[in-house]
Amino acid sequence: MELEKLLLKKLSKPIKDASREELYAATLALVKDLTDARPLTDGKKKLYYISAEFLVGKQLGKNLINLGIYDELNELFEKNGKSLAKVESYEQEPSLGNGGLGRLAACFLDSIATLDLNGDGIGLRYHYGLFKQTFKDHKQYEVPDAWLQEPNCLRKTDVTFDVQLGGKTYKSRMWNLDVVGYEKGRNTLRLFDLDTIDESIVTDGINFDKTDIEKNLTLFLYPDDSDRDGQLLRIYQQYFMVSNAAQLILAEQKRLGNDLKDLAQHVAIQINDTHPSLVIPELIRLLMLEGMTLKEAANIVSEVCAYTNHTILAEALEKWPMEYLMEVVPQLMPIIAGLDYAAVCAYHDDHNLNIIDQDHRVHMARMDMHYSHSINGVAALHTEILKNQELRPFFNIAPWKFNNKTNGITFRRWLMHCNPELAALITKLIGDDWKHNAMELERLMWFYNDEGVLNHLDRIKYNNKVKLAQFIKEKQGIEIDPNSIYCIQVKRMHEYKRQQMNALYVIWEYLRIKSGQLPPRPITVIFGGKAAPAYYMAQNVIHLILCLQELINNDEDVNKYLKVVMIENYNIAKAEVLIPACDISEQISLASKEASGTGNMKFMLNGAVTLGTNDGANVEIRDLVGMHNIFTFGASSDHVIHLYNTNGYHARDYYNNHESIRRCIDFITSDALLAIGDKEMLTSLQDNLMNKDWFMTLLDLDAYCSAKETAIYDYCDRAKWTRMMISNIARAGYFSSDRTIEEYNRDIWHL
Ligand code: 26V
Repeated sequence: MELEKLLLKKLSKPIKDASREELYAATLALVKDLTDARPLTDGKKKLYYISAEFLVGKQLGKNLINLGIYDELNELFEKNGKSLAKVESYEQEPSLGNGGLGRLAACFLDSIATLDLNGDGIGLRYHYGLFKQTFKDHKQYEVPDAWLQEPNCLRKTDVTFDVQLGGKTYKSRMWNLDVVGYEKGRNTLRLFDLDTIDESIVTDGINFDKTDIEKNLTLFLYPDDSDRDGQLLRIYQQYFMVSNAAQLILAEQKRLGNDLKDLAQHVAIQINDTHPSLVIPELIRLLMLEGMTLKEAANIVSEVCAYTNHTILAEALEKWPMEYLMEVVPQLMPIIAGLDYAAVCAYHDDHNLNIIDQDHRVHMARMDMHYSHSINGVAALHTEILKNQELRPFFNIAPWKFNNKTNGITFRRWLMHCNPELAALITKLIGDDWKHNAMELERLMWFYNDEGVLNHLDRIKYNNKVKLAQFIKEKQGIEIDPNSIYCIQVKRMHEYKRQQMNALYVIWEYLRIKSGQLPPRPITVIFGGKAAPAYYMAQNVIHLILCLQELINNDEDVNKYLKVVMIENYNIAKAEVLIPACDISEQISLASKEASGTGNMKFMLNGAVTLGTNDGANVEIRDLVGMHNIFTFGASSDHVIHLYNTNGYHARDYYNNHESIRRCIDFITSDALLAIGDKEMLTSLQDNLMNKDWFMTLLDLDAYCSAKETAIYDYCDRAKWTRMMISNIARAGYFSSDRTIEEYNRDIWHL
């Protein structure tokens, strides 16, 4: 009743007469009021989580859950013939991230607030988030994603700072996004922008003039950096972000009356990958302006800052030419040079430790490692690889800095919001303590032999599969069978994640069906993911998948047993429909390459069984659920690393020596596929797989196809499979981001 009154105050008419847009605006305004009524978190020490990406997804539903009014509002809408889900879908998704790294930052903000910890996020207010993906002629096209429609979840502030870019001064503006925790806690995500950004400079697709900083600085997330202007713009963005961060932090400290010499007692900064690394020299610069020496300032900043590494892929480890930094941030170069000198003096015998290398490039991760007190990887295996391989020289000089923080996900979005039926069943079975302590999910094992519960789980899965089928039919016009086995691989398109291996499996299965060997149950293979615009091999893989979709779904001999769907524009909202509907979670990266993965955790939490390599957090999933509740296959990370070190992998040998592999590869340029697709793209993909295959697809292809066959047979044993489902859900508690954040706080932040 109370809620209804509050809502009606925001609405100038009865709920039943209001449009979706009016209900959205009213609910949004109500959420802002309720948020204001909740006190901000505080404490003696404050965390600043600085990140170029916060892939927060739609805010309305999540905030309603965290404010504790989702169910009540849902009922109120239903009573008036309205659907809250439809109102939620009116919101534009803030796609302010590429993938795992940005989504992790969003889950972390949710957990930091929920644990009532004093911590804000700092990032950029991109006008267009990650591009919107469309398909035409079986290819990906990119269009701008204008998410900043009014009204939206941001709040404009009058906080501004002067930032020097390329010798000119620009005035920033801070925008706030509320971060309300589940039932308690409230923090803020600070997103910085310029008032002068001009959206009209975008020409066709996502192209724009990259030289006009005043108009384009925060126009796009990760603008294409394949050319010099793109790279300079990246540095402009990064410096703009951290200069605002450093000024905000010092202003807050001064306002609190804290002595800057005691900064480390009051401030913790987490550097999310190397994009915010320039915060180190910028903070030092500002502290020197306050009268400190370089040495004093560097010591304090090292105590404040902690660095998280999210990848071992060389191309993702940023190294900026000194000449670029001279152009964009000349004020920082003397400081970086000073920091390098101090580090080099201490460790002069190992060039791998230099911040500035012999080619005059500045290694951002090396600066982070010298001038942070903590260096962490994001899953146990990843951290071991950092210590023993990638970052070994740093581990040798400062082993105490290294620690692991296995990633996590927020169960508010990835269970309560996306799978309310399952959340309700869990609560019915074990009460709702699991909402505050995810390890309580273990209690579900009491029902391991309870046929009624297992059948109920199965029914929920089936309902979610029906919903996904309707969704795909409505959005893409493709019909899929909810009684088929849904195998889902959704994530960014990248060769190391090996969507191409899954596509080769599809070919393998297709050829088997064509030859009369039918699977025991129909299979639906679902893909989804965006490819970077300049990443040709990833574009080629999308092309192959879309060609297979066309061929297979229209082949009457095959489509009763096998279907392929490539989801267009995979994003958070679509993930929330896909993940609860999944039977087999595809986590098939080349061992050692996926730092952690977080999709793997979301799928297991929703009762999917993992088919995966021993990579990233899959290893920890395996250890938790046990070998009987996961399907693992493929070369070990040690073996893969050995093959790289010895140049021991030759794709050609696999092609020549294995007939089944050869048939799949040859099929990429078969008449059937060439009749649908682009010869150049398919040939180039085929050529790459046969002659280069940097991520060793063919090494694991046979093992993958057999493991998947086993999984599909096991699926047909319903009693066995539903037990695997409940085991996975019950063991997912460890992957709550609440646990991850408690560990960051215990070991690094000490808030
Ligand atoms: C960035 C880039 C940028 C340049 C082109 C190639 C490339 C390839 C990979 C990346 C990865 C950037 C960092 C990242 O997103 N890492 C992901 O972080 C997740 C959260 O820790 C983790 O679960 C994923 O395994 C990891 O890939």
